[in-house]
Amino acid sequence: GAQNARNAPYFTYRHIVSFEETNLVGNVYFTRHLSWQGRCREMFLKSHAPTILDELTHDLRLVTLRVSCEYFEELTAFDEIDVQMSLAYLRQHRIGLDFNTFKLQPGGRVCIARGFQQIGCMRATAQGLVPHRPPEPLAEALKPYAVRL
Ligand code: SSV
Repeated sequence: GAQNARNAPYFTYRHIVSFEETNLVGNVYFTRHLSWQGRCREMFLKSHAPTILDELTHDLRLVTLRVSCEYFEELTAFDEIDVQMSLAYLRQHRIGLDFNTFKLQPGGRVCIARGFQQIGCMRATAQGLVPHRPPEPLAEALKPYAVRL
């Protein structure tokens, strides 16, 4: 949920790294970070805008337009992480999301990766996908998470 002292505008997905997410050398394969970004955003929908999940089974489409990740440190099995997400912007039908992934350690947390996604909100029509402003429940749910102002 949203957390931190000043009513923090972050949504956090906590995770413990599994053996199945590591490669031959024992560290986490780079694509896992994108999966965790995806997991974080879908858990946000489930907990903050569940009606959007129903709409996705109808004509709403949330199209991933852009994804990036910068890697600072490796992870290995049983590392505990927080994927922290905030709203970078909401422009017309486009939603920008910032991600910071922290490794949780006894001495504190370390930022080990940073990412970004751009999602396009669309409607499926007979003419194909057309851009559409985010439905009100989603727009409302996003509001508290806008940090880049
Ligand atoms: C199946 C499918 O198309 C799923 C798309 C999921 C998109 C999720 C978007 C979530 C946005 C959350 C924004 C949160 C900002 C704090």
